[in-house]
Amino acid sequence: EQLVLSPGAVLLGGFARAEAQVLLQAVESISQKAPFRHYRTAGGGVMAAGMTACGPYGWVSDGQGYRYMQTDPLTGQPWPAMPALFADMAGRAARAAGYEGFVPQCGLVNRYAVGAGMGLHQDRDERTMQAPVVSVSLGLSALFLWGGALRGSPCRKVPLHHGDVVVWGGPSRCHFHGVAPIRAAPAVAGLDCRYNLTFRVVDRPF
Ligand code: MD5
Ligand code: FE
Repeated sequence: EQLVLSPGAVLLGGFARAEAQVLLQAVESISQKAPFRHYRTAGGGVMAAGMTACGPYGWVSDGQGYRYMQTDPLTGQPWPAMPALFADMAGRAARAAGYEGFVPQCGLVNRYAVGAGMGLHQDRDERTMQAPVVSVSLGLSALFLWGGALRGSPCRKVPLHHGDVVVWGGPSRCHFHGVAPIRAAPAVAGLDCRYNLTFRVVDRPF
C-alpha cells in the first residue's frame, strides 16, 4: 500500500518484503568486507547505530566532521560494490513514488540493536538535494520521528516495519528526522535488530 506522508514523501508499505532475505544476504556480504562501526558525532558522542556502506561513496564521521568518502577509513579500501539488487530495488521504489531515473551512488547501511536510536538531524551532506533518499527497513520495527523544516517543529511518529520502503523527496528531503530507541520484540525474519538501507545520490545532478 502507498501512503503519501506529505508532498514528496511516500511510504511504500511492504515494498521490499519479498526481497528481504536476499537484501539481508547482501548486507552480510558487505559487512564482511566493510565491518559495521560506530562513528563519533560532531558533539563528541558515539552513534548508537552501527554503520557501513556500499557503492562509490560511503558516509563517514570523525574528528573532521560528516562527509562522504570514496574509501572506507577502516580498511583503506574502496567501499564494497553496490549490489545490483540494491540499486535495482531503490530505482523501482523511487519510480513507484514518482521519481524517474534514480541511480544511487551510496548505499548506507545502519544497524540498530535494541535500545539504539538516532537523534533528530537533517541529511545535508549530499551536494545534490534534488534527488530523493530511498530508505528500506528490515528486521525489528522502528518508530520513525518525522519533524519539519525547523528543529523545533513537532514530530510525527511513523511506524516502520520489516520490508517497508520510504522515498523522501521534494520538500521533505530536508526535514528533521530521527529514530526512537528500538524496542525489544520477538525476532522478525530471524533478526533481533533493525537494519535500514538508505540510498543516496551524492554528487551527480538529478
Ligand atoms: C534510518 N537513517 O531509519 C534513517 C532512514 C540516516 C537516517 O536518517 O541519516 O542515516 S533515512 C530517513 C530520511 C532521509 C532523508 C529525509 C528524511 C528522512 N526526512 O525528510 O524525514 O536509519
Ligand atoms: Fe538521516
